Parts: sequence; structure tokens; C-alpha cells
Amino acid sequence: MAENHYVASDITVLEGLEAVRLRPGMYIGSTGPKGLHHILWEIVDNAIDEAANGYADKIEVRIYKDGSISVEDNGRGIPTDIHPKMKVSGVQVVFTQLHAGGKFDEHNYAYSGGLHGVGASVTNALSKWLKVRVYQNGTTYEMAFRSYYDKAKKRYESGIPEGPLVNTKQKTKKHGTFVQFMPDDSVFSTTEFQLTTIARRLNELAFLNRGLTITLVDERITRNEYLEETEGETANTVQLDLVGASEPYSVTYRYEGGISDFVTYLTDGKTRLYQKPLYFRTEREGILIEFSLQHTSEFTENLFSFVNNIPTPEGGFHEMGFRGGLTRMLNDYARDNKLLKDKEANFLGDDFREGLTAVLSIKMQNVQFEGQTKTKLGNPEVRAPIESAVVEGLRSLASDSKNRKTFEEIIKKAQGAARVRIAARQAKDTARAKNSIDGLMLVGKLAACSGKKPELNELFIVEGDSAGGTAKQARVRQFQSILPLRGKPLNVEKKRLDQVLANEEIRTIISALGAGIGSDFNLDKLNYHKVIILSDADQDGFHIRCILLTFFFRYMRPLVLAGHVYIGMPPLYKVYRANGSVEEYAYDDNELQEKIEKVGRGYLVQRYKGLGEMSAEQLWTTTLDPARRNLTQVTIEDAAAADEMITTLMGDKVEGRKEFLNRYANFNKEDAFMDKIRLKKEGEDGEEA
Ligand code: TTJ
Repeated sequence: MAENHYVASDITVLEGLEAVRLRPGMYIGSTGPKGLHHILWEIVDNAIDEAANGYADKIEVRIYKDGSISVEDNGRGIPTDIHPKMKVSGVQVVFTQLHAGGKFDEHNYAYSGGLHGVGASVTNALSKWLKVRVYQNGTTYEMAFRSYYDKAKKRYESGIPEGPLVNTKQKTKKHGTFVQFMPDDSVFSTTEFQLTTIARRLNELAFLNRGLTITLVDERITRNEYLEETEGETANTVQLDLVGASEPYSVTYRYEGGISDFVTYLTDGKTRLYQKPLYFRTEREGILIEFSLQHTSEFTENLFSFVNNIPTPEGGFHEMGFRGGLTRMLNDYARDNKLLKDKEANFLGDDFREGLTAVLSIKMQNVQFEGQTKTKLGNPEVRAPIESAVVEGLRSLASDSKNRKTFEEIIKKAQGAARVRIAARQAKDTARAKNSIDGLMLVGKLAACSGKKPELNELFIVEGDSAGGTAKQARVRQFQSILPLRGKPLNVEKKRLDQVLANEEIRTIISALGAGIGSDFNLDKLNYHKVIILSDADQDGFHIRCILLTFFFRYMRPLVLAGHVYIGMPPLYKVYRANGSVEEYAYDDNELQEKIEKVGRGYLVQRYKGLGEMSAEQLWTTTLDPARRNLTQVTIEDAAAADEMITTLMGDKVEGRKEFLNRYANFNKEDAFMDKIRLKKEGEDGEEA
């Protein structure tokens, strides 16, 4: 063997790999599952770079029964000729020289860098063995490396060539690189590759590199076994014993639309405000910039940014550029199209980002990662070019008549966000004018509980003084507080919301909750983890509920988002026997039939017209007792629907009102509203009652 010959010329190189083996954590972060997959991503990154430069369009990752794994691309292949300075083949340099990436060519981008980018030699150093095949010039080259304990030298030898790169003279039409390796079990706490971890990342890489075909094969399991294993997780019943069911499990990712398909995937199951995501791609000052976005009916912003295919959840200058460009262009658009009147102020960036799902992907050189987890882009020079690229991109998209509706919807969504934002500010001003909410004295009517644990405490907001009085008698004073709303204090149909704010009861609610209002709202200070609206099952009760939900939606949105708001459901009927031997309650008409059958012959039915008709005992059993009551948790969508309803009813635009009433022709029966409420009962999410 030619081994001696090689050992002699490689001394410095070998010391390099030894350092990796001595302190793996320095190079791959950890020797746990994350580090294990890191050495795979090092190899995958090289193949991705070849594809990103336009030389490869297929990558296959294969997991073998023996626990090893391989990556193959159909690119140009790692250089096989002798490196002029190193005097060994390019392949040997790549796998034995620290920080020597797969690229020598100055004209190509080596995008991998940053988080990964410690080089393929690190993978070699931390593998028991590694094999390379390069398909090039119509022939096949091979080389193998090994790590072992050398008894004579009394030390571990890492990534040692078993011989030079050889031309096997096996003819082939293929071109590309194949690398297979076995992670070293004396380095890693586990050497078991996780199918789901790998699948998720390869899927992401396929989204980020449009048109690239990535296949994942797991020879450790058959398709059949995979289907059986995941049966519980997929809604569709799976058909076993299909053709190929005993073949290895395999999956292929390929997205013609790239990150635009990514956005579609991310908004799956949400209500999209326009059909197709916007997508734009350009190059500026050496930075490849791509973005895609879509608005949904939700309220949060979801921006997923990537630099050189690496997720940057901590953000950075690229995100600033994106946000800046979005705000600038959309404000200009709104002005130009008279969607903002001359005297109206600009929208804020937040307004345009309500319900936004976006993917921003940039590719650049000399990346500086910063932040707690080194996932924040620290290159300030990218901000301006990205901002101007986003402005230019959105302008060209807006000039396409196909996208008119899309931009209209975006502005409409921003108008809704701005309306809520302005109302919330007015609320705070009103509160300030009334000498600060914090120092507000509770106005007598609140029957506060004695317990001091917010997570156990409940606030019942009860319609009407008489029902309020009954509730005070019925409650468990340790954890249940009662706040009666007098008469019809919230006959708000004609009142503006800032006037509602001046309402004593509303101010009592703010004070009782103790968490402030508007942008000062602080969930940590919340006195009650359950805020329960208890109103009659008639039209007045429905209105009161709507106005309270609108109030929470606009001024205390985190309260709703965190799931603290509930609607209490008093029963509609009592089914009983005259002798008082049986008493059953029904919360709707279906249940009424059930209960009538249950009570049987001689039943009597009482219909409750309001909470006020119930005795304290009955109110406790049916509506207050955590073990027996019927609570519905309010979602942010419910609250938004209430807001829409109130706004439309109060609004002076007659058209809107008409259209609304048509849509909710039967809203007197509450059905339209109740339809919108996801019937998630108390305790369903495992929360303590
Ligand atoms: C470098 O410049 C000359 C032409 O080939 C370029 C190159 O290195 N291409 C390349 C490397 N394609 N694929 C790789 C590669 C693939 C895998 C799976 C692993 C590694 C380490 C490199």
C-alpha cells in the first residue's frame, strides 16, 4: 500500500483533523443529536451550493441499514486533479483540510458559511469511515477515509486516507459527487439519524431552492412500516400493501414556485385574503434577494427569514430592509390610489404586517451572524439594497393589473389594523384624562373574591343588577368575583367606543383586571385568568356580549389571544317533575328533547327568560360551578367578528349596514355569531377549571 507515502506529506493536515476530534463542540456545537445532524448538513450544504450555482438540479440523501448516510448530487464533481500547492487531489484537500470548502473557483458563490461551513473535513474527522465517489470526465473516481485508535502511537487518528484518489476506470455518463459516511460512535452520544429532522430540513431546502429535486430515502424502514407508524398522525386512512409497500421509504421534494410555495404551505388552513402569494426575486449589490408574502385573516406577523438557506429567527438587517421597503411602498401606493386621504396620516409598518405571512431569503457572501444563538444577521450594508429591492419589486407587482385585488386587500387589512390602533390610543387618552386607570377606585359594585392567586381566580361580568345579586349569593367567594352590569349601560349601538371607555362599568372592568389597557396592557399583572361574560340568551344579552368582546379585542387583545375570555352559557330550560324529584337543565333545543326523554312521563318544562329568573342554587349548579357549567372559550376570531359586527352596525355607511344585515339575516337568533364561535369547552385543552 502507498500509505506511508501519504502519511509523510499530510502531517499538518492530520493535526488539523485531530483538533476537531479533540474538541468536536468547537466545530459542530455539540456531540448530541444536533451535532450529529450538523455533520450531515456540512455535506448537504456543498451539494446545495453546486445547485445554487446552476450546476446541479438533483440531490439524494440516503440513510442505510448500518446507520451510515450518503449525499449525492449531479453537479460537476469535486475536483479530482492534483492541487498545485497541496500536491494531493482536490478531493483529498476537501476532506482533510480544515475550512477548505468544496469550492476553489473564485467565480462561484460559496453560499454555505455562517452557521455551517466548517467544511466537509469536519464530517470526515468525526466519522468512523467516509467514502467519496466522483463521476467526472466519463469515469468514476473513488477515495476512502477512516478513523481509528493507533495503539503504537497511543492516540486516535481521524479521517486518514486509506489511499490516494483512484480512477476506477469505470465508465459512466453520470456527473456529480457521492459521499457516504458513518458517524463515529466514540464521538456522538447518539449516532441515529432522525428521519423527521432530516425530512423537515430537506423540505425547507427544496422550498428555498426552487426547481431543485431533493429525494430522501430511508433504507431502515419500508414504506409500509412508515405508513403504519404515522397512521395516527395523518387524518387520511392509509392503504397498506400498495405496490412498492415493501420498498424503502422515500420522499421527493420539488417546488417549482420556491418560497412562494413555501408561503402557501405556511398559510395552509388559514383564511387567505387573496389567492396567490406575491413573489419577487432580484439581485442587488451582489445580494440575491427573494421574497414572497400573503395576508390572512389572522392578526400576528409571521416573517421567516433565511440567509444562505440558514434560518435567521433572531432577525437582523435583512428583515429591517424588508419591513422598511414594505411600509414605504404600501404607503406610497395607498396615497397614489387615494386610499389614504390627504389629511390622513401614513399607516404604520405594524398595520401592513397584521396577518402577514412572508418568507425572505437572501444569498450573500461574508455573512456575519450575531445574537444569542448566532441566528441574527449582523451585516448593516444589506439593509438599504434590500429595502430598495422590496420597494421596486412591490411596485412592479402592483403595476400588473392581475394583482389589483391583492393590493386592495392589503390596504383594506391595514385600514382595519389602523382603526383598532387609533381606537386603542384614544382609549388610553380617555383613561389618562380620567386620572389614570391604575389609581381608579373600584366603584362599589364589584364583589371581589378573597383568593390572591390570579391563575385560580374568575371574574364574572353579569348582565343586570338582579342577576348580579343572585350571582353574588351563589358564588364561591374564595375565587369567584362578580361584577354586575347595571340595566343596559352598554346600549352602545349609537355610542362611539371611546365613549364606552368613559362608562363606569367598563372602567371598573379595567381596574378589576388590573393589567392596564391598550399598548400598556400587561398580562403579567392580570388578576383573573378567567374572565367570564354572563349575559342573557336574548338580543340585549347578545349585544352586551358583542360590545364586551369588541372592547377586549381592541383594548386588551393579549387577554383574548391568551385565551382568558369565556362566555358563560346559562341553560335555556329546566325539565323537572312536579314533585321536585328530578331536575335537569338543557342549554339548547336538542338538549331539551334529550332531557325530556330522560325525565320521562310527567315532565314539566320551564323556559328561562333571563339569568334573573334563577335562584342562587340554580345559578350555581348550572352556570357557576366549574364542575357542571358550560363555558365557551373566546378565540381572537370570535372577538374580531364581534368587532366587525359592532363597527358595521354603528357605522354611518348605509351600504355596509345593509350588506351586513343580509349576510346575518338571522342574527337575532344569535346563530350567525354563535356559528363563528369554535365550541371549545372549558377544560378541553387540559386547563384546570
Ligand atoms: C468546484 O469547482 C470546480 C467544479 O466543481 C466544484 C465543486 O466542488 N462541486 C461540487 C462539490 N459539487 N458537489 C460537491 C460536493 C458534493 C457533496 C455531496 C459533498 C461535497 C463535500 C462536495
